[in-house]
Amino acid sequence: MSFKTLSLAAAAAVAFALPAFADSTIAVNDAYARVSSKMAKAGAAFMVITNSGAEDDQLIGVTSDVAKRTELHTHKDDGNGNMQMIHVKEGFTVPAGGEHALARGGDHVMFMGLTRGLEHGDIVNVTLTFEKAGDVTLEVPVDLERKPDHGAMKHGEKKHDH
Ligand SMILES: [Cu+2]
Repeated sequence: MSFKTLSLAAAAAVAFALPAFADSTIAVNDAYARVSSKMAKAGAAFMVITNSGAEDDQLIGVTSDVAKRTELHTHKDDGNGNMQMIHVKEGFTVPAGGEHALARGGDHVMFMGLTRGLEHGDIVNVTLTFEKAGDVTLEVPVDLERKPDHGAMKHGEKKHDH
């Protein structure tokens, strides 16, 4: 299953090797990356992806220049109030005429096995692969000052205030 997913992603990456910025129906706004510390071995990136096309598109893969592996992740409550991170192999749907937000506490791009330390203001090169729009390459700034704000809290997410 995961082999098949990988193969499809690789095939898509080859098929859409030429970037199509001008005509792309996909736009990415408000992208930023975070690490918990300079020594961190993992980090994450967040953004809002909009789809101006007439058809839904699917974010199916991601690569970066800062990690051994870059994956699409989400958070899920394990039922005991603990948030677990899960690799989402099928990726995320970006609805036609709509948007899909990658936000703290929810869906995110995960950098696993950072190959260099990231500091505030550094730039991470990230390539998102969409089923229809192909590759979209971004320069994502590392922002360690950003507070988890707009949209980060999803309804349905339990908050435990004591
Ligand atoms: Cu993650």
